[in-house]
Amino acid sequence: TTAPRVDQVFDLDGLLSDEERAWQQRARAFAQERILPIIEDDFEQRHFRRELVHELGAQGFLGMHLEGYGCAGAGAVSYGLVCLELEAADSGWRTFVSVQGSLAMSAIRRYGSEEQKQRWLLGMARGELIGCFALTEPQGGSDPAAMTTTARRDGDDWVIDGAKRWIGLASVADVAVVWARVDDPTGPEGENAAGEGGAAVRGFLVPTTTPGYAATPIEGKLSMRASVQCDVVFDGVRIPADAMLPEASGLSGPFGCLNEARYGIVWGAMGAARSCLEAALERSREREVFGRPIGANQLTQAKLADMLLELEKGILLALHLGRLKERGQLTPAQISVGKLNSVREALEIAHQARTILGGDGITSAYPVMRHAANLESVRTYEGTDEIHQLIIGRALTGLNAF
Ligand code: TGC
Repeated sequence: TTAPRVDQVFDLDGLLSDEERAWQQRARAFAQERILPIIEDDFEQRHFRRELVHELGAQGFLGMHLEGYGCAGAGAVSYGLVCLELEAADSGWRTFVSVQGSLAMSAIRRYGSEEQKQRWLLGMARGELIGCFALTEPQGGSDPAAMTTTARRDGDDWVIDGAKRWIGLASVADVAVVWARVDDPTGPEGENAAGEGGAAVRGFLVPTTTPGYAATPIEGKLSMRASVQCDVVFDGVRIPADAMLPEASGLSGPFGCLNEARYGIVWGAMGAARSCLEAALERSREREVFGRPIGANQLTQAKLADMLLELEKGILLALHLGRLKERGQLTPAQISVGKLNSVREALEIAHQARTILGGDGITSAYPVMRHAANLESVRTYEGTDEIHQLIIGRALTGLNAF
């Protein structure tokens, strides 16, 4: 008998609109034709393939959930499905789309002036310009409130000093969205530069050619090797007054963007999981041990069944969150449920798939170890498991454990 495609077992297609299916099919075709053939080599060689960025732009995937300025204005479920299909190929490329669309472009679209939107968004949507999102600092990512990077007013300019770490694409980016503490909340001439209520964290758009900006790719990564993450130093980076994002004041600014990126991960991690399950399933039907396919063994079937269970539950949860998001009802705690569950279960599926593949499972003949290694990054960025447990715990108990 022919095995059904794992994503057709529960007819999830039937829950989608024609437009959503079209986005998904386009992303699946792109992932299969443009990413899969090169990804093992790129991962091995630690190569970020810049030319694919234009192609992602031409497909309309960059900032696809945003309205106007060359963006497609697609629904949250369509965007999630694109994340799923790209991450089925590699988490690095879904991460690129998240950093560009959910973080950098979202920040400009939500909080930027009209002039800032006109200057940056169209080129970013087309993949002609790359953005990065500089929030996390070297001492750790979980507590952005402790950031030490500062922006101080000097005449008509802002001057930024400090350091950021683990910033995706920072060495290839054209513009960095930089979150910094405004050291003088009252600003020049008594103006409250920190915004209403004196909130001290503000966002700035820093062209990466600005003197004093230096991004260095982090070496020695065993995860996300087809993607770039950097240390970034800001040494007296001088930018004009109008480089500040006028509509973001306080940490709710960057957190608003993190919500978007975390939502994409809810879907994306399920793509990596699907790819692992598909590899294990196919192998279980071919590989014979003790005179029959290993897939005919009860223990193997139990593993496959459990993997399918978590995959389908994860996708259904993602779809539910997507529908809530489209109604404007999705809460940060619900996103935490999805992010925690999707990444945790995707990792478990990857590990189980590896056992079914036996020794071959540790080689690049199968995508499973690459996905497992990538998912370790996904587990840590955009809020660790523990941060999401504590966000959920706070929503449940009303008590803050931070
Ligand atoms: P607290 O400091 O009390 O609150 C600050 C303000 O932020 C608001 N807020 C949110 N707003 C929107 N969405 C959310 N999810 C929000 N969470 C908090 C909050 O209401 C408050 O607003 P206001 O107006 O009263 O000032 O923070 P908290 O106690 O609410 O949060 C604590 C905690 C631990 C949950 C938060 O710090 C957190 O989420 N930490 C994890 C941060 C994180 O995910 N870091 C990883 C960054 S990864 C990254 O940057 C991606 S880059 C990828 C790449 O470059 O490759």
